Amino acid sequence: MYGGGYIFEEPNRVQQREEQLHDDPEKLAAFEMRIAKGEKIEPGDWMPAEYRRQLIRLIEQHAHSEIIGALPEGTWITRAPGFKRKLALIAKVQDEIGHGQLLYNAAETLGKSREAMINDLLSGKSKYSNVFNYPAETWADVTVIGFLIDAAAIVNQVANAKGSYGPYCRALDRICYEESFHLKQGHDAFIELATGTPGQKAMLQDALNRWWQPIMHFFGPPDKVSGHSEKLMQWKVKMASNDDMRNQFLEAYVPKIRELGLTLPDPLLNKNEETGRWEYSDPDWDLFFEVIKGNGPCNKERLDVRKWAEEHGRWIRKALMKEEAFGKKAMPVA
Ligand code: FAQ
Repeated sequence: MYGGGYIFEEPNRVQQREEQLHDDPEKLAAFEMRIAKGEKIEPGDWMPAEYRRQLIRLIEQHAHSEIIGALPEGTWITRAPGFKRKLALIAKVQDEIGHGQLLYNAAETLGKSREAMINDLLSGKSKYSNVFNYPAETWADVTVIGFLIDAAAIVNQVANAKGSYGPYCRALDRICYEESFHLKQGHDAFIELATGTPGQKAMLQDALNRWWQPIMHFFGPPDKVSGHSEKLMQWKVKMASNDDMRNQFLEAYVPKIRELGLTLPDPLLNKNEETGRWEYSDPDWDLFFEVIKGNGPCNKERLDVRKWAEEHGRWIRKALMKEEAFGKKAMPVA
């Protein structure tokens, strides 16, 4: 087990048991009515056990993605070209870690302890975003992450910030402010390489070719395969389907990429002007499921770094968690 040194209150445990006992149709109908009226559900409110379970799964996966997502870019802080790019990258990586903290806090309001979430990440039980299991080989990879993965994350998060669970929505609002800045710095770096020397442009094109499929995977499997979407959309946890989010992303960003003279590695990628939808080759979904199962190019490396950090940080967590250091209400430290 990893961690060792956290002290968590789990205020919702009793309530969770109650829900399992009393997940009755009347309560469910009243709950669904509140959601239909656009009310926010707050931690102390009654909720179906499945709503709680799904939210924990989704928010926890999101939190892990922010923490693991800092790693590919983090390794480039010392190598970013020039002082200003270094400063911006340091700030961005710090922000991503902060997003992880906000999201772990939001997930904790549902009754799962931070320690349990970290354990599930490190044991491989919990998932995190597919995109962070690929290597950042060159500065252009960092640029593609900063522009297009942040853009993809914003499409998802701006939509879901209008969802039904108060703590998650409030965390997403704050995250979106910061992600918008990340997107600007990513776009600026992207334009610089695209309009730079032929070597810079070729490096960017190569990175784009390698990242395109993982970015298409980012929004999740097609709607006909996505197992969770229907219920989560009914409960306004997800505010659009995976395919709709993917389409929104293509609509906003493919033109921005093409206007810089870059190409995308999909001969079928094209907007159907009649339907208004983008058409594309089906990305390799078998590969996607392998990557999220733990068999991507960098899964082991990413988790090894987190395990190292967890083990080497244990002594300081223990010191900080001593009751006498903070009084009775010791705070969890990541
Ligand atoms: N990666 O039924 P669905 C960021 C799994 S934050 C891994 O469609 P769902 C910031 C899914 O868990 C990035 N697994 O699933 C940043 C499920 O497996 P399960 C993260 C994925 O949950 C930028 C199975 O496939 N954002 O990037 C993925 O309804 C730059 C079936 O799929 C969020 O987490 C995937 N891409 O919809 C940081 C946002 N897609 O659990 C640093 C919140 C699907 O049944 C640098 N999450 N799976 O075993 C969501 O909105 C949803 O979870 C979706 C997937 C839309 C990602």
